[in-house]
Amino acid sequence: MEKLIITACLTGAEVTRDVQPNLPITPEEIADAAYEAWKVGASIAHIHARKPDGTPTQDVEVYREIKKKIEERCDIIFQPSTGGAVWHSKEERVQPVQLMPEMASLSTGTCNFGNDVFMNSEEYMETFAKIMKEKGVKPEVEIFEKGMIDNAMKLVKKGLLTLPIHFDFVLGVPGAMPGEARDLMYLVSSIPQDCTWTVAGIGRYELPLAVMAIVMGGHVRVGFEDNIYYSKGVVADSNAQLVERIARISRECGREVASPAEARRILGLTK
Ligand code: KMH
Ligand code: ZN
Repeated sequence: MEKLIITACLTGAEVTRDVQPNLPITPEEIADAAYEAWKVGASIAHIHARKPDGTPTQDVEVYREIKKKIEERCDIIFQPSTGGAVWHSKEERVQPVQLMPEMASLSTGTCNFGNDVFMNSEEYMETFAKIMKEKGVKPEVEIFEKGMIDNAMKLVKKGLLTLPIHFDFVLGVPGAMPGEARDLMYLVSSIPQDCTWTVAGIGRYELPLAVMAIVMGGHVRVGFEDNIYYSKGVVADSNAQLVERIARISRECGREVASPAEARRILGLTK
């Protein structure tokens, strides 16, 4: 089994300081949080930018600043979001790809997202995949429902995505696919064999799905975007605290944690 890749999803677009007082918001805070997560085992930082007042933004200049500040601190893989917030336009969402990051997220289907709709029509997916291909950016294909795997495979047929894909199964978003053990098993059994996958369990699903991924040979995403708690009712001190627990459990299970260089090799990144 390969070493475990831990992704830290530090901020997201939905969480506020009202519910998670330790949420990193400014580029400086996000870069510091990435560095703290890297020190305890994260090899990828999944990034959403915010304005100083906390509003989510896809402004390329804010992403540029975050990228620069992270690179000054450590070699963690910078993975900006092209999902943004549900109300961002397609044009806004795609902006961080201009920075030619090693990776970026790419959602391959529309789903309910709480009381909102997370829009990813065929036109959206094809636009994002085409630009990422042109810029040499490896997509992390975000899967919120089973059909999104099939949509990704259609993009492969059209030459817009390349195998092996790296999938991220985002499970437990209200309105989309739940995060029970059987849900993860079904998704893992539905992807081509040479593909890699990580799991991002939302809220209470985060830890049990992470433990499953550790023993199944998948990879793990944790952080405030997905879950603000350390345990039931106890708000986490930092993103690093959530990363550190996953690294500890993985090592206890006999699976070492990948450095960014090792994650780059596992994911076929060229840097
Ligand atoms: N904030 C969600 C609506 C991604 O980063 O690519 C979308 C999201 C997915 O977070
Ligand atoms: Zn995200």
